[in-house]
Amino acid sequence: MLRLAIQKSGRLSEDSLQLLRDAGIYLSSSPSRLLRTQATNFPLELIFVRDDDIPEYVEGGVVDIGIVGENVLLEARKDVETVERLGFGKCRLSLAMPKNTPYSGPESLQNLRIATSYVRILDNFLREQNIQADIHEISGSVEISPSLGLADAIFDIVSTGSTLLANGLREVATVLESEALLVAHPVMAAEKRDILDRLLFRIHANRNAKNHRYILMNVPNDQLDHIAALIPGMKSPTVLPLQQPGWSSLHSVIPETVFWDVLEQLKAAGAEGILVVPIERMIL
Ligand code: PRT
Ligand code: ZN
Repeated sequence: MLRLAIQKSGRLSEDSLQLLRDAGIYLSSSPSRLLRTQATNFPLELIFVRDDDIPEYVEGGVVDIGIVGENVLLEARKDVETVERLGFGKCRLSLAMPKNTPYSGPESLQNLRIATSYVRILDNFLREQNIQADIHEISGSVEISPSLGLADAIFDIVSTGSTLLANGLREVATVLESEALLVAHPVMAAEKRDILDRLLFRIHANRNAKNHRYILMNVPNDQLDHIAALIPGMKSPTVLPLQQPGWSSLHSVIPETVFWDVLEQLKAAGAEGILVVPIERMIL
């Protein structure tokens, strides 16, 4: 049995549960009020906690794995292994100042008072930049501290930036790009490592599927080689004869990132009846 800690209620909760659902893992009871539950069809126990506690629980072996924001993990400085970047909970840790305060680089922060909940990450950044500043630790509502006269600048999480804007602040420097991480206790029994590998296999199959499209199209035979060369496929494409002489059906899988470019090229090269289909699961 592998024990996983996820955030009980907050920005990472729903995506963490969705990750498990996508991996075909179902829970024995709805997590809304429970603090722990088990999967019905996978050797996994879930515990629901505050995100700030997750690094310590994983380091201490209270749980084997956890899902936590990189910002929280770096601030906690716990000895855990990052096994996977999960691609959700994206945000950045940035410095922000009142919108009319001039900023021409980190040296503009010299001797200022900076409010933050991320003291260690900020301290590290200021050291690297050789800046002396006065760090004020605040546990929440950091964005209002300049307007209260408590600080000259803040260092906090930004996502859309609308909270900064609403508080008359502007982002002046990004220090960390963060996302949710799957982290693990550094030493794990072989049996637990096997369960973790099975979970990762499922996560990768889903991610690959999401990042690719299955495409099929009709191609005149004299254009087959040319068109096949345009497709950045997995291996070589599948080619099947059509009933109509001189034509074939060509199937392949292409990365989502190049998808529109490739589609235009295929059309220009004479492909017809192009179909693009989502992929449910993909094992490379
Ligand atoms: O109760 P618990 O301690 O578990 O939760 P929490 O309140 O500490 O954390 P929570 O749920 O707010 O965030 C959990 C994690 O989500 C964070 O540690 C980040 O890794 C990630 N995340 C992603 C964010 C945001 N986006 C985000 N926008 N965390 C906080 N915010 C805040 C931001 O600071 C701002 O005040 O949301 C506000 C809105 O942001 P804008 O820029 O969109 O206006
Ligand atoms: Zn928290």
